[in-house]
Amino acid sequence: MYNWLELQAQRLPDKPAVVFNEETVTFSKLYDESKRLKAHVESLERKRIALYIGNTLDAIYIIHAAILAKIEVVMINTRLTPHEITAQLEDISVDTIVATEPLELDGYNIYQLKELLTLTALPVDKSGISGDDVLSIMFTSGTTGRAKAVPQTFRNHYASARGCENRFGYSEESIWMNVNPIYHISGFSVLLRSVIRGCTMVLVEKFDESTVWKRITEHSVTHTSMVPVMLSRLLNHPIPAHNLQGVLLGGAGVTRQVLSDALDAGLPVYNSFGMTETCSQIVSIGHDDPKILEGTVGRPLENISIQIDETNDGELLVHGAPVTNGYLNAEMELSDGYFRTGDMGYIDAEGYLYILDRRKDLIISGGENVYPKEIEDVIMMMPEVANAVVVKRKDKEWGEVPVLLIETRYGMTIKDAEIMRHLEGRVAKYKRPKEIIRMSQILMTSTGKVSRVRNQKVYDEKKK
Ligand code: S0N
Ligand code: MG
Ligand code: MG
Ligand code: MG
Repeated sequence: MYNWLELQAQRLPDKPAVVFNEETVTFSKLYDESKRLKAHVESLERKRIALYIGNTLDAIYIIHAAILAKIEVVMINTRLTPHEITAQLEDISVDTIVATEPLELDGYNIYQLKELLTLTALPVDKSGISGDDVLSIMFTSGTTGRAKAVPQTFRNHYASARGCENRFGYSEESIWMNVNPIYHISGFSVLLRSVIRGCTMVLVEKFDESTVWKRITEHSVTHTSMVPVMLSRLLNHPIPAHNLQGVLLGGAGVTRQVLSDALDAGLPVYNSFGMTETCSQIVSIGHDDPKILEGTVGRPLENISIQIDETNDGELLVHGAPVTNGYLNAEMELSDGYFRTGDMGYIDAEGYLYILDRRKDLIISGGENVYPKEIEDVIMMMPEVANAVVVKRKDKEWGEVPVLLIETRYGMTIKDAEIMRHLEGRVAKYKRPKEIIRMSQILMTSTGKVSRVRNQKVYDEKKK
């Protein structure tokens, strides 16, 4: 049941599994190459390895090799700084990284994929996979500023793929295009859906609107998924004749304008809501649903149940086979077996979910999550800074971006350039503020903590 690649290699040996640039790899070749690599990965003798990968064929091989070897893969967001990566890996005791991209990081065994092939093969046959075995681990940042490690089991992934398949309506004949980073569940889930169902995946290395349209047309792509900023970019490009049957949106809220532009352009969009903890979308709504423009993210997939906790500001609770069993380095908040998402919403009489507010403080820039606390902590290390708070601003390009409000110590000044230099190397570029504002006073809560809510209001007023 979980030997997906082996199964497809037997069923559909000559069918294209992956199309990458000019290369086409069949299911049997994908299986053979991954199996060959598996023996080398096993010689690392690790239960868990981290992967620092781009959206390339090599990345697909190494992921399948690890799956065949039953070695857990920890996915690293390549936009992070070495400092952030180290903090994540230290937290879950990973010491070995396989990379397909250049990487320098002190204190780790780093193997470029090609180097791995020079290691002695150590074929170990592990007994069958169980649904509770962890396939992948992804980090998701949290309100405390510390990233939480989310283990995703074979069962979680399989259930997620099945739920997606039934709602999104793809089949073995479908051609999936993967434009999302594979280190996020948005991209990883496409990779697994394709091998679980036996459909072809067209892999795109780097998002660019003309390349993406070209791939969609030349390979007759039927299904794809993306974050709203990608869709906006695609809509700002002449739209060629295509064979798309589903464009799944997720990772960030999409504006009504973008959705209606997409519908006007004849794109079969699906809106959705999902998280790393739920192995991708848990609710979705299709283009042919009359409510698509009503601000809802849709109804739960077949194997998901959702509830709203009215006693806690309308927090969304989720239960189902795709939901992770719990973080590796933090407590997961549960309520009667339901995962407390931290997001606020409501469900209408027909069962459609509306998200009112994302997790407290969460800023989503181009599908990447940014937590204010993480930036504030780094800013507070500067001796000139008395108080700092990060708020959000709507942004035409990225949806939302972080804005830094600072109060310097009496008589002290600090230049924007110094602040940005201080952030460099410490936090990823997408987390750095797009605007810095000096305040004579940062507002506090009654308990003496910086009030993000009150400061956000002050900032919003200023911008009116
Ligand atoms: C949108 C992307 C592709 C933009 O990146 P691009 O164009 O490649 O940027 P670069 O050329 O590398 O850099 C240009 C400048 O822009 C900065 N930059 C890049 N990205 C961002 C950003 N997000 N925010 C702010 N700035 C950014 C660069 O630093 C550079 O700066 P300069 O020029 O100053 O050097 C890229 O951001 C991207 O790939 N985003 C998507 C990430 C993603 O997939 N997120 C989803 C995460 N969530 C989930 O996976 C859960 C939900 C889910 O499962 C799902 C999500 C989506 C779709 C489907 C599903 C599903 O349920 O299946
Ligand atoms: Mg960067
Ligand atoms: Mg972090
Ligand atoms: Mg770009």
